[in-house]
Amino acid sequence: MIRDQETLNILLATIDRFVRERLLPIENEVAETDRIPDQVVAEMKELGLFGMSIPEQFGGMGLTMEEEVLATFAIGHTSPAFRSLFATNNGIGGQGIVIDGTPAQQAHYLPRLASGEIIGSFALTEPDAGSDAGSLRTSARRDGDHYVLNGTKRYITNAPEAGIYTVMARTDPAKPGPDGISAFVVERGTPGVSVGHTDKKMGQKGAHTADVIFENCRIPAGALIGGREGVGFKTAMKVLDKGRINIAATCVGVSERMLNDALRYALERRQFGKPIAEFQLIQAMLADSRAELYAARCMVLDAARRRDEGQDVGTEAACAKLFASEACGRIADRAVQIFGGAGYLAEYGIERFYRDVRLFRIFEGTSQIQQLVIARNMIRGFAG
Ligand code: COS
Repeated sequence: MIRDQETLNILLATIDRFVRERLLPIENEVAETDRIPDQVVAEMKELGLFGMSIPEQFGGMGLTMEEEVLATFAIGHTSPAFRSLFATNNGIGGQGIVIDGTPAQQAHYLPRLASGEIIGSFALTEPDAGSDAGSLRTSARRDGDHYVLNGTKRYITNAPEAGIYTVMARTDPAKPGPDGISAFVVERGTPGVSVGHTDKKMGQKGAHTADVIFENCRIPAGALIGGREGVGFKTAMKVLDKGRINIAATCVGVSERMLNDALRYALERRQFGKPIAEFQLIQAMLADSRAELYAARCMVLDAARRRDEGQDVGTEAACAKLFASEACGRIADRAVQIFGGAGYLAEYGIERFYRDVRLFRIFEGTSQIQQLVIARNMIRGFAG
């Protein structure tokens, strides 16, 4: 749903200009230093990028899902490390509070997330609970007006930068599955919370992940999201339904960038007396990529519009994430192939994207988890 086309066009043009003028020129620097310059982070805050999906009443832009994916396509035209910094506030790090938070939790945290004053991070995965998120073991034991958290969370995006963590923990040890899980907002600096060393990753340098460790960490009972125990897994799944559409949109944006770079190179690079773009085997790679990109874009937009209509989009979000991330991987591979030897060299940048996009098939649910979600929903729908 687009609320006002003219306002949206201004936003999209602003993002496009910011990406071209401020982010593209420093892609290499960010990859080499593993750091986004403070000045650029300040500009992201000024543009409101940390609050795109946070309701207007809390100082955000309150974008609809359709508006958000269009903005995300544009943001995808540069290194995904940039989006990673503000994407958790708009997505998995902030949406638990937006979707299921109490009015007090929303009023307290959302304005600060929207402005970028604090970064929100999503702490679901653990050393022994990844795809099987419902088996997580971090415990939250009720003790008077408090809960006491113990456990370790792993691969937590923006953990080193975060001011708050949405933490899924088990409040009912008698229930080992999803319904023993509750969600909490835990503030950084609470005694008993610590962040491990920053992980060394394959790509997306400039975006950081780390362990988050809870050792007898006492948090007030008011930190329980929605004030209800036992529904934290559902909160996490609802957050991921939205997050998966956003990742799919990011895949579309990054694919557009890679394909554009590959096309430009194919038109410039001459072999056998003519631009390699004139060879049919190169054209096949360009055409397959274009067709897959078009399909991914259509899926993302359709899933976003359905979510805006209030439909349950668990299946569509999983389909879009599965298809767009797998297509993105194939497009990255073809782009490297079209660049040939240059594709393998760091200075041309395409090998960096090749490494960066590998994550899309893994995080916010692997491709195999998306397949499982889609098939399960099909079977349930047929039986019901
Ligand atoms: N929205 C709302 N509720 C949902 C839901 C959704 N999208 N998906 C599941 N639920 C509910 C189910 O309806 C069920 O509720 P009831 O017990 O009331 O029926 C409950 O949550 C448990 O669901 P389910 O039985 O499907 O849980 P499972 O443990 O079998 O597995 C999967 C669910 C595998 C799909 C889940 O663990 C998953 O998505 N894993 C991947 C985690 C992930 O993406 N990690 C990345 C971390 S973020 S970078």
